[in-house]
Amino acid sequence: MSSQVSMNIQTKSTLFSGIQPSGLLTIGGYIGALRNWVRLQHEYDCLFCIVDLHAITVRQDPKTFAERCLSFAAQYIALGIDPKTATIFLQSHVPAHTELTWLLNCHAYMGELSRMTQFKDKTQGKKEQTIGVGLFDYPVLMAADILLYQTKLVPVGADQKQHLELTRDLAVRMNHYYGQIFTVPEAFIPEVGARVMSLQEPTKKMSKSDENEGNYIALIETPDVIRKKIKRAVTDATMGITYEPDTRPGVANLLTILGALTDRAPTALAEQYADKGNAALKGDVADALIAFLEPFQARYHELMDNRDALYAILRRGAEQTRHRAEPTLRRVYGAMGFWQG
Ligand code: AQP
Repeated sequence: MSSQVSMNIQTKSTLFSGIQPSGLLTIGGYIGALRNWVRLQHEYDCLFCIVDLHAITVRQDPKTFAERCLSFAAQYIALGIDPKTATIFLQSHVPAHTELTWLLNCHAYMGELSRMTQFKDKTQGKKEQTIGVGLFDYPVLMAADILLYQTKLVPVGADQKQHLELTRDLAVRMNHYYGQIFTVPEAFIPEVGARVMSLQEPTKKMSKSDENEGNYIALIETPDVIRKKIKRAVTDATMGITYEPDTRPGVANLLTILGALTDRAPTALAEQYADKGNAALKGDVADALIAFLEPFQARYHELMDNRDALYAILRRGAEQTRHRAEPTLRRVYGAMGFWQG
């Protein structure tokens, strides 16, 4: 373990967050979560995970899966995560995540998992015989990810708030039964951009696994594609620009994206664009996206061309987190009365 990392462990609270490699990383994931990882990385002892075990709750193509995981690591770094400061690792490289999941499973209730909005959304209209148990259990694995490291802070988008609450409930429940074994974590949800919406259906969240590619902007997309997608984004026929998420969700979403990229409040931007039309706003959103993504993409391609360095970062991350996860896992086994030899 490097001296920098061991110093962080001693002096800073732990921050954990992860993204599942279930599609291409989107601007929604960046604005809702990753942007805050970059901002908080020096203040906290940070663990940034590629939650590959979560991704298989829906079918993944084994041929492209490993490549996508590697590409996520490169994107984390290209977006500004410094692997010398923060630990970047793959969830499947640390078996303690699944081990703790089982222990938590035995304390989680069917009722509370059935109430999870993400589970309901992802299974809507599906026959029960086709719904994977993994999808149902997704939030317990997420709780294990977080609790394993005595995490204090979890930066996430608004859609993950409910899962975070379940994590807190499980931590409190286990602490009640077995004594103080877990830190009860807190969510960090940004004020602007906590819920970036789909471009074509702006009343639903932008998601990387959306079947309609027109609904999201992937971070590694070309300027041409970005411009086309923004041009086709659904808005409305009302004259002028206002920020009214309830009645004008498409326009509000474009203002949110532009606001996040230029560090301005969407309401202030709306005033600036009050007399302009959708075309002007869309042009500026596309320009801002391209200006932000071009240097990011150059760094990303450099990193993907130097795979040995990426492998080394992920191996080091795995080694450090395996070591860090062990004391909590042992403490939980001990508190539950398992004979540990
Ligand atoms: N549209 C969004 N707006 C704001 N935040 C978002 N996040 C994702 N989409 C948006 C946040 O980014 C992180 C991604 O976590 P994840 O990939 O593990 O889970 P997710 O929330 O299920 O993301 P997706 O893109 O919707 O993935 P799929 O399509 O595979 O389900 C989280 O912090 C999330 O809040």
